[in-house]
Amino acid sequence: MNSNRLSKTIETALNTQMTKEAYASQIYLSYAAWASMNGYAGTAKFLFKHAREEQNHMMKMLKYILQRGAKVVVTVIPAPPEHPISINNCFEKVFEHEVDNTKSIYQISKLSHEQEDWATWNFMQWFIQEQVEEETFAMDLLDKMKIAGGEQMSRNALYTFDRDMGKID
Ligand code: OFO
Repeated sequence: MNSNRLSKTIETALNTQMTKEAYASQIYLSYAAWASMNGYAGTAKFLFKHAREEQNHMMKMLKYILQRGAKVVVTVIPAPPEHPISINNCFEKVFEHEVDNTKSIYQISKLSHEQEDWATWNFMQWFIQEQVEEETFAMDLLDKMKIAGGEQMSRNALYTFDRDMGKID
């Protein structure tokens, strides 16, 4: 008896997304290390914490695949992009990554809708909401930096920004 409740295409899409969440974690980890190496301790703290959140997303995806009686395929995680060149660039890259991840989450949601896999469609809504929050957060930070001068932010503004990042729970 086949107890797999996912179609082959959805099983593959969810496994791919699981690796994408691991990739997201690697990106945050890499940028966090960059921030730490450049003396931005508050930003590093925030990014390290977010790297763990992305790992939680990966686990959430993995557990769901198992729960539906499907096959989990753990595979190689692509290397993260180059280090940022500034704090402003760091969050531009974070924002771009999140928008990209949102697109692939929308694709799975669309696929599950087309296949009338309502369990997966429902499961994906959590990720959609999470992406809204992450994109909004990154947009707000970029707005703050723009007000403070963007790439031309003064040392004072950078110090304050980094200190505030360190206060985020
Ligand atoms: Fe997994 O939420 Fe961001 O990428």
